[in-house]
Amino acid sequence: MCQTDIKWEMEMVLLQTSYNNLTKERDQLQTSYNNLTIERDQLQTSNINLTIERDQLQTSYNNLAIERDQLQTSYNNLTIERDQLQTSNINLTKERDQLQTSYNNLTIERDQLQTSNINLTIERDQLQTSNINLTIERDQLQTSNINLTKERDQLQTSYNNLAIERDQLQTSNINLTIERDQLQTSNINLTIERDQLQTSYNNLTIERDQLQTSYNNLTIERDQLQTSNINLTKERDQLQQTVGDITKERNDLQRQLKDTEASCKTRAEKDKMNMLNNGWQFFRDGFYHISSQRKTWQESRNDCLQKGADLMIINNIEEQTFIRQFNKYMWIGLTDSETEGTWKWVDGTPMTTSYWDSGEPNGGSSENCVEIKYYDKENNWNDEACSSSHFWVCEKKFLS
Ligand code: MMA
Ligand code: CA
Repeated sequence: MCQTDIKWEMEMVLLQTSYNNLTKERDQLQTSYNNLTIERDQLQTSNINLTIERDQLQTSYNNLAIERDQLQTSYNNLTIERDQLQTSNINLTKERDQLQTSYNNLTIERDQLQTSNINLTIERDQLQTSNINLTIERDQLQTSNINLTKERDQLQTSYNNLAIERDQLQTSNINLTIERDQLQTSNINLTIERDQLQTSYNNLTIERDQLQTSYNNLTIERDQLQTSNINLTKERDQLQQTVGDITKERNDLQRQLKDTEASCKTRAEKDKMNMLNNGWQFFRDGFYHISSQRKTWQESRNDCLQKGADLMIINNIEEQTFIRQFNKYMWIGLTDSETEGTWKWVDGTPMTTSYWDSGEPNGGSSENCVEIKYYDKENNWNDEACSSSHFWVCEKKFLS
C-alpha cells in the first residue's frame, strides 16, 4: 500500500471516532435537554402555585392586621377594666376583713348570750315550778279561807238572829212579869170583889193560860235554836280543827324543805373534804390537782376530764400567783391548735388576760399548747409543742 492510503485510512478512523463521540455527546445533550424541559415545566407549575399562595398569604396578612388592631383596642379596654377591678378588689377585701372581724365579735357575743340564756332558762324553770307549787298552795288556802268566811258569816247571822230572839224573849219576860204583878194586884182586888168580878177573873185565867201556851211554844223554839247553835258550833270547831291540821301539814313540809336544803349543803361540804383528802388543793372557788407524772398536752387533758375536771384556766392575777407557788413547769388549758394565733381556753372562751414570758409566744404553728414555765417570774407562760411531755394542773369549780 501506498502512504497516502494509510494516511487516509487513519483519518477515517479518527473521524469515525470523533463522529461516535459527537453522537454520544449529542445523545447526552438531548437527554439533558429533555430533563431541563421537564424541570422548567415543574418550575412553571410551582411558580403558579407560589403566586396563588402568596396572594392568599397577602389576604390573610391583611385580615390578621385588622384583627390585631381590634385585639389591641380590646386589650386596652381590658387593661382599663382590670385596673378598675383591682381597685374594687382592694376595697372589697378591706370590707370583707371588717365584716370578718365584726362576724367574729358577734359569734363571741352570741355564744355568751347562749350560755346566759341557758342559765336563765334553768332558773326560770325552777322559778316556774316553785311558782306552780305556791299557786296550788295559795289556791287551796284561798278555797279554805272562802269556805271558812262563808261559815263564819252564816254563824254570825244565826248568832244575830238568836240575840234578837233572846232580846224579844227578855222583853216578853219583863212584860209578863209586869202583867203578873198587875194580875197579882188585880187578884187582891178581885178577891175582895171576887163575886162581882168572877166573870172577869175567869177571862183573865183563860188569857193567862193562852199566854202560858205561847210561852211554852217559845221555850220549845228557843231549845231547838239552842240545839242548832250547838251543832253549828261543833261544825265550826271541826273546821277549825281541819284548818289547824292543814296548817300543821304545811309547816311540816316547810320544815322538811329546810332539812333537805341543809342536807344538800352538808353533802357539798363532804364532797369538798373528799377532794381535799384525795390530793386536791382548794383556792377561792375551785379545786386544783397537780400531776406527779409528765404527759403530752392532750393526754394531760384526758386525765383531767376523766377526773370530772379540765386543765386549769387562768382568769386573773390571783390564780396566776396561786399556781406559781408549786414550782413546776405545767400544762394549762390554753391552745391555738384550732386557729393559729387565736388562743382559746378549754371551755371555749377566748384568752383576754395573759401572762406570757418575754419573747413568747414564739413557736408559730409548731408550738400550739401553753405551759407555766419560769415560776419565779409573774409573766411566765410559754407556747410549747403539744407533743412534748410535762406535768399538768387540773381545775374543778366548787359549787357550794
Ligand atoms: C425552748 C422551748 C420554746 C421556748 C424557748 C425559750 C429552745 O426552745 O421551750 O418553746 O420559746 O425554749 O427559750
Ligand atoms: Ca415558745
